[in-house]
Amino acid sequence: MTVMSEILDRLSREKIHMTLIDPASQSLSKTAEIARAADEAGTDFIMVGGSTGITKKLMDECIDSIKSVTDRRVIIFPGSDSMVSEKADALYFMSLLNSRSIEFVVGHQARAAPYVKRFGIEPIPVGYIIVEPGMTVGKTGLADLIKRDDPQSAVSYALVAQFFGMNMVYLEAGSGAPEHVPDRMITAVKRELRIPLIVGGGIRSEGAAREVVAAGADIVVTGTVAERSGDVSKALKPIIKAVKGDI
Ligand code: 1GP
Repeated sequence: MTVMSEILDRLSREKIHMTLIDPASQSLSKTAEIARAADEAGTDFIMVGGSTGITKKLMDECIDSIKSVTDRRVIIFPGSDSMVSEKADALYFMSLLNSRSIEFVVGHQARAAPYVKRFGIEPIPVGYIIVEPGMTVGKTGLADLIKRDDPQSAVSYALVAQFFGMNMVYLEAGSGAPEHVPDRMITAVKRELRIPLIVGGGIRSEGAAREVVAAGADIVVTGTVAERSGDVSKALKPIIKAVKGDI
């Protein structure tokens, strides 16, 4: 079964939580500890990536350490074309639709595509849209940020993703954002979209997770909350429960 079929199958029953691990943010042993604790807390998939400039070697080692502690499927969340690792189960083949630079719309992708093919990794086409404040990825990706009070622009880009035949849309406020994507924007996008909606950036509490799911997110991504927590499982459990509608 492909990872995309697993995502759709799971979405037919419940909302999904994904844990993002940035290989550049901690040691391999801490990476493994986050993955183990996220698994225990009930996360559905592990995403690896985030920063730019991560080497393939680090990606390989990071995914090996994750796979040594969990059977959850691992999806690459690439920041650049150097992050394609055959150790992963799938890769978000993303286009940063609201970047001012063609590099982030299709340049990195053109360089990565032959490796994705050669390694036989499952590419999952995702339209990536960055909303204010955007944080580091907004700057490095040269994003023409969607304004928080402009849901219609988010809807327009999301429809571009759908009409291009992409499998999912990812609304991103930026890792560590003080506020997540506004509820009103999530609802507006979800209302028009026929493909799953991923929401991430700035979701650190059970309340925030409940809000974005109620607004219309199908998949909730959290990263920072696990990296900053002394007890990852304890931090993630209420968030995952909220995503699953158990609270
Ligand atoms: C970043 O959406 C993810 O791409 C996760 O953001 O680190 O703020 O949870 P946080």
